[in-house]
Amino acid sequence: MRTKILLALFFLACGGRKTLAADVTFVDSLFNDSDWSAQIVHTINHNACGTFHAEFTAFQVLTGGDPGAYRHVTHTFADGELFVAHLNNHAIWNPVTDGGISQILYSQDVNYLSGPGAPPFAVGYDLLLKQGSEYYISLFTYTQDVWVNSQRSSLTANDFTRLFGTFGIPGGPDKPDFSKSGPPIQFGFHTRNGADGCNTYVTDHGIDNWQVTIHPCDCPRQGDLAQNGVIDVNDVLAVIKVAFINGTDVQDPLCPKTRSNVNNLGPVDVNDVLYIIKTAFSNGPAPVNPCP
Ligand SMILES: [Ca+2]
Ligand SMILES: [Ca+2]
Repeated sequence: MRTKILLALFFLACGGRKTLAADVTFVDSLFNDSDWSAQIVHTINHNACGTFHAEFTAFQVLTGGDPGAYRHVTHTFADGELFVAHLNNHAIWNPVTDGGISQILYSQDVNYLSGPGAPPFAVGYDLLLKQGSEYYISLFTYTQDVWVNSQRSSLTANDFTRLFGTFGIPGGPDKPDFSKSGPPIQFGFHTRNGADGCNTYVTDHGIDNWQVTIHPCDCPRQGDLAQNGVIDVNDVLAVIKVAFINGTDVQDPLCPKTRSNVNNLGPVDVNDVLYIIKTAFSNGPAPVNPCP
């Protein structure tokens, strides 16, 4: 059931992207085990006691979520830290075919069901994406034994932190590539715990209503207000009107800037006029693409 819903969303999304009409949302509130893959992607051995331990479980529980089914996770750890990647098997975005990403919105409900009193009376649940062999996260921490919703909007590539090189090998890019030429991106969430003590700790928690919304970026014709496929005198005149006499600009629906803002800086002003004059008449560069 969950798989069908996700696939339906995905294919609807594909259809939508052809016309570049809308955001695309990956969502799961049921968490069938077959829809998710999970593994420990990194551990840190504090090596203080010789008792290092790191393992996890993750599976669907049909009741007790927010509401109904949710994904239940446990961490067992001692004298160190563990980092677990949970990837949704269907939440894959291929920028080459699906478009560059302008922004991401994220929402999740997390419940820290039980764990040691202190320390560490907390668990980390982060938005996760995997691109190439690298994992990137945006951080959240939970301490409450009730369902708590967290959201983040307007996330760009700069809002993500590289978790670790694959299995501890450093060297990948520090930020994900949201441009149209970037490698495919798979979304999920990341869970983490750590302890300084020599005892073994178990934390017990869950996630529900996991939701990633992708706002694609597409600026098909910057500078081409006359919509004839080239930058010419008509476009120069149009940008002059926008800059100086309140002329009509063109806003493409998935583009963060209007077509007249050919330098992709500030408002439409004399600098855009000078820029497009060079484009049209003296072999200047094409209008700046506002997409990443
Ligand atoms: Ca649910
Ligand atoms: Ca400008």
